[in-house]
Amino acid sequence: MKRRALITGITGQDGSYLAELLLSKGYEVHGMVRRVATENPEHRVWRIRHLLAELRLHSASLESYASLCKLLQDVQPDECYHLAAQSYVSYSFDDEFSTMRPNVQGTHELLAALKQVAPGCKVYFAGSSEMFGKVQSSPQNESTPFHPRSTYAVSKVAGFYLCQYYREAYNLFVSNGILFNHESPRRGLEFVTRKITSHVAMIKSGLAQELRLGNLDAKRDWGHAGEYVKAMWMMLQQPRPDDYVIATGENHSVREFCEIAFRHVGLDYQDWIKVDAALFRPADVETLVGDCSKAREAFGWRPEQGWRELVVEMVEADLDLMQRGLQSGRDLEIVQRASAD
Ligand code: NDP
Ligand code: GDR
Repeated sequence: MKRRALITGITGQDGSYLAELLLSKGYEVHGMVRRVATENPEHRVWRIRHLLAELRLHSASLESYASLCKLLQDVQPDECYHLAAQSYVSYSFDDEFSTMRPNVQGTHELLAALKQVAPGCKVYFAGSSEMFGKVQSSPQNESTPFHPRSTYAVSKVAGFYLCQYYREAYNLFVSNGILFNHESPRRGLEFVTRKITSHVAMIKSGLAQELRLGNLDAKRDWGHAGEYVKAMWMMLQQPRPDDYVIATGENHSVREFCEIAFRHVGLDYQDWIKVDAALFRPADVETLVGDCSKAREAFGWRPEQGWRELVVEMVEADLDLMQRGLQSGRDLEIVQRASAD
């Protein structure tokens, strides 16, 4: 009998890579989508369009305990990967409540529904390095104290502790991943890496004249999303649930990312970047770098692709999209949404 996996947030960057991974391992893969996503699949599910024939998508809402119970009853998953969240940190300053509700209340309702309907299901929670926030020591590992600097980060700390509590109080198999930033050509255009690589492609093609950014000195530990979803799966194959940091152990500034991305197309980033005070966050996280020794020792996970290769892969992918856009007279985002990945 095939193992059954349920992914919330299947339409996002990580959901798409995880769905590919689980299908390749012979799982029956179910995805939870917001109702609107099934109404207009051509637009909303662009990252998983190439998998649609193999996936089973279900409409449900993180705001409805009843819909979550029904979903779990219908699917009876062996593993549940809870990725759905308002994941854009900047937006969490603009609207704190629409970040807290899905990320905290939604996680709580899902855990309660799992306890009620599928208590034997193994659960992965998408925790974040943002939980470390204003760090006092580097690198960060599973023992580093949390110091969240946004409601996004607060919401992830709350989700993390809800998961620990369900593990301890109700014996649910729940593992928390504390994943550092991971990127790919499927990253949303609002996140800084993809914002940079998409602008490099537009500037190179003469369709943009500048790139406006905020804090260029922020440093992040950037890995590849395709590798990070393998760690999610590995966590659920362990004999006991636990919490694991997943990171490369190397960090770079936004400025360095710009330097490499622009240089790849023969440009000097300093000629194109405008620092815009409006793009600074009320409280930013200045530096993050993770130590994934625990995951390496427990199940052999380690990063593979180097940071420069990641930058180049993303620039190349955006140049390719730009080229196709120029041929079809459409902009980069529309081309990406319209083309199978
Ligand atoms: P994305 O922003 O690409 O995807 C988010 C997913 O969540 C989408 O499928 C989106 O659906 C869904 N979603 C958002 N809001 C809601 C809601 N209110 N109800 C139901 N579904 C919702 O994120 P990533 O794939 O990059 O990240 C996956 C998870 O991992 C997130 O929880 C994120 O916070 C966390 N994380 C990500 C890291 C990273 O570097 N990428 C690092 C650490 C943690 P829709 O398509 O309908 O909008
Ligand atoms: P982050 O990612 O906040 O780390 O959260 P993001 O790419 O948005 O920001 C990284 C850093 O870049 C600085 N920055 C800018 N950021 C954006 N988005 N746009 C800009 O113009 C800009 N200029 C400078 C930011 O200030 C910040 O310091 C991501 C998300 O995927 C979360 O869901 C996840 O939990 C964490 O990574 C780990």
